[in-house]
Amino acid sequence: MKAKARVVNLLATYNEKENIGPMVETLEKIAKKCPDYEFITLVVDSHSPDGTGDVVRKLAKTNKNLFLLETPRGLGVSLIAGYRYAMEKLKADLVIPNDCDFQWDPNLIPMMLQKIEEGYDVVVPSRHVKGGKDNFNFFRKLTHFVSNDLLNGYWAGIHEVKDKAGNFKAIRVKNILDKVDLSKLNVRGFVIQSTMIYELSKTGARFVEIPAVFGERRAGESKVGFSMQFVKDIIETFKNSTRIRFERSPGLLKFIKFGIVGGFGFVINFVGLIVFNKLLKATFPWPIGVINFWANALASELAIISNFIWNNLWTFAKEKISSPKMLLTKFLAFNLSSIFGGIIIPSTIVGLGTQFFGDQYRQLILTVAIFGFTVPYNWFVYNKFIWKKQPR
Ligand SMILES: Nc1nc2c(ncn2[C@@H]2O[C@H](COP(=O)(O)OP(=O)(O)OP(=O)(O)O)[C@@H](O)[C@H]2O)c(=O)[nH]1
Ligand SMILES: [Mg+2]
Repeated sequence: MKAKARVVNLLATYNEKENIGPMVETLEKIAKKCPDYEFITLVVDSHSPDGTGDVVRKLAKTNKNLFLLETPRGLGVSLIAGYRYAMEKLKADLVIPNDCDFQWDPNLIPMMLQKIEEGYDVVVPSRHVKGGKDNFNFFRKLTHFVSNDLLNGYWAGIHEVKDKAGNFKAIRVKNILDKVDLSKLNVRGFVIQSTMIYELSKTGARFVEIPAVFGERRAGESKVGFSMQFVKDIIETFKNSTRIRFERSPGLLKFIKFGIVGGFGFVINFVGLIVFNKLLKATFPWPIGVINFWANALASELAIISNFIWNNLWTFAKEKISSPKMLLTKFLAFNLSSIFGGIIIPSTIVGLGTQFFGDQYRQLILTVAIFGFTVPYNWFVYNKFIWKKQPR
C-alpha cells in the first residue's frame, strides 16, 4: 500500500487562545474528509502572553498529531522556523501555513489538495481573482494596496500571483519548498508572505490561485494596526521589495552604479575646470579661449580616468579587466570613445542647436545632448565593447 502523503498545517499564533482549540478541531474534521492524506498540525507560537502555548500543550497530550514550536516574536521568523521543522522533523510532503483566526477558511483545504494532485506546486487562496473578496476597512484596504500592489507588485516585480500578502497556501515540499534556502531568508515580519512567493518562484514552482473570501476574525485581536510594529513592517517590506527588484534585474543595479560614476566624473570635470583655469592663467600668457580649451581638456581627462577606474572596479566588477596589456588597450579605447561620445558629439549638438534656436537654450540643449545621447551611448559602448562579457 502506498504511504499516505503527509500534510503539515502550520498555524502561526500570537494571543490566539480562544481560536486555537476550535482551529485544531476544524482541521481534524477536514482530515476525515481527506482519507488519502495524513494530517499533522504544527503551531508556531511566539510565547503568547495569553497562554496560547499552554492550551496547545494540553491538547497535544491527547492528540498525537499536534505539535508546538515556540519561536521568537515575528510572523516571519516564526513561519521560517515552522517550515524547517515541518520538513526536517515532521517529514512533510505538503505544508499548509495558515492564520489561526479563521479569516482564511480552512475548509478550502480539500480543494487545495485537489489542485496539488492536478500538478500545481503552490496553491494560493486569493482575494484578487474572480469570486475572491476581502473584509477590509479603508485603512486596511490602503495598507494592503501599498504592500501587495505597489511594493510587492510594481516595485519588487512579483507577478506570479495577484494576492501576495496572505498566509494561507498549500506548498509541495519535494523540489519546491525543500529548494528554498530558508536559513538565508532574513525577514522578521509580515513580509514573509511575498518573500515566500518570490523564493518559491525561483524553484520553478507552478502557481495557481483559487478564489477565497477573507472573512472576519473569529475572536481575539488583529496584530495589524497603526503602531511601531506596523511602521517596522512597512520599512521591511520596502527594503525587501527593493532587494528582490535588484535581484530580478541585475542590469538595473549596474545602470545605477554607472550613473553614480558618471555623476562623480562630471563633478571632477566641473571642479577641474575651475582649478586648471586658475593654474594656467597664472602660468601662461595665452588668450582666455586657449586657456579654457586646455583647462577643460585636462579636467575632462581626469574625469575620464576616474570613470574608467571606478567603472572597472565597481560597475563592471564582474567583467573586470586586470591584465596590464588589456588594461592599456581598453583604456585607450575608452578615451577615444569618451572624446567622441562625451566631447565631439555633444559639443556639435550644442553648437548647432544654439546656432538654430539661440544662445538662451544653451544649457537645455547640453542637458538633452548628455542624457539623450552621451548616457545611452556610453552605456552601450561600455557593455558591448569595453567590459564585454567574456564567453566562458
Ligand atoms: N507566531 C507568531 N504569530 C503571529 C505573530 N504576529 C501575528 N501572528 C499570527 O499571524 C496570524 C495573522 O495575524 P493577524 O493579526 O490576524 O493579521 P492579518 O490577518 O494579516 O490582518 P487582519 O486582517 O488585521 O487580521 C494570526 O494567526 C496571528 O496570531 C508573531 O509575532 N508570531
Ligand atoms: Mg487576521
